[in-house]
Amino acid sequence: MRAGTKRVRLVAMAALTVLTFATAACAEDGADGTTTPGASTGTMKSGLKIAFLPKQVNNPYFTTSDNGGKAAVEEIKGNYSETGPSEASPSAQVSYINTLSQQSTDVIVVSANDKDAICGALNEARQAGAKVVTFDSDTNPTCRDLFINQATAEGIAANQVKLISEAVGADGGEIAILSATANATNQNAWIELMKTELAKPEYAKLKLVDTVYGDDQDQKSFTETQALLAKHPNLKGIISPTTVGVAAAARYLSGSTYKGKVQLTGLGTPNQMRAFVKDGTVKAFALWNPADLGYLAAYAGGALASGLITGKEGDKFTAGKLGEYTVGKDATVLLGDPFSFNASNVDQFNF
Ligand code: RAM
Repeated sequence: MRAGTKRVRLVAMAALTVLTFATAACAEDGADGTTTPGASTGTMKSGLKIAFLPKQVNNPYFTTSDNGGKAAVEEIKGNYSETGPSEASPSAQVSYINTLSQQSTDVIVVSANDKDAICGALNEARQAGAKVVTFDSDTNPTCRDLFINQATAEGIAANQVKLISEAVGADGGEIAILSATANATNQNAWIELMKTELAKPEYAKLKLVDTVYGDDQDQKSFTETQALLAKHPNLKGIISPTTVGVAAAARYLSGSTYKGKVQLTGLGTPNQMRAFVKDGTVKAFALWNPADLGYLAAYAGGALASGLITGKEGDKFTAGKLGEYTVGKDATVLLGDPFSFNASNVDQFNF
């Protein structure tokens, strides 16, 4: 199976359960004794120092993804650590990268707040021997060895526009986007593609009137939502493709007279959004499995640092319980598809 076609399957375990997004494993190469070109040989090194550097610590989304990474690092008998800024600002990650490099970290797994601001530091770390894996939010591709993409940007954009269109209804109307930080690579890619999506004839009645930035800060996202509604009295819907933003916007709407009148969707975690689905503020939202994303990133980093793969297109590696993955174009590995949550399934997930 080529990269880009791997499908994420959601398995709801028993009631009140741990989320399990099981990735449908591709047919294993070599089952008939043959070896596929690009398949890795050799073994994963033990004792690798693998550090996670999220956009910000204390964001539940990254706590979940990094814990997924920790589980993988333990499986491959490496040394896991997590470090990072408390605020998701463009250059805040630079000093952490420098420290990790000085500590001879073998693999830096980073979600970039800015695609260029951390490039110099990452390339210095690579020159000093580290492998760099971006996940969640990429850098400029010249500053990393691999990007672990949670879902295609096109898929995320199409999902978000479809969800807001369904929530707003056939009459359409004005919509706005509440994003994270203005420089975030992932947010900006998704927003551009949402605009492409909105240009399609089926969305002719939806009009994007504003994009605002809550900087992945709860309070700023809350007040930006409030300001958006004051500025656009005809607003019918908000898309917030950030777990911090969508939870803050939901909290604002649910306590206001706009509840149920102005629709909201976005990328959120079930645990943060459950109450707002139940109280009628939000009909549906989406995400992927952040724990699997971190887990896959750690295995990819381990494979790079062990010399099992170099990051070239067609390289294959096994990511523990998730099975085999293939490196696609531009040194990117794809986790799967975004998944939508609503009142009928939100209780089946716990993250
Ligand atoms: C926030 C961050 C992250 C994004 C999720 C959906 O936690 O902005 O980068 O992928 O939301």
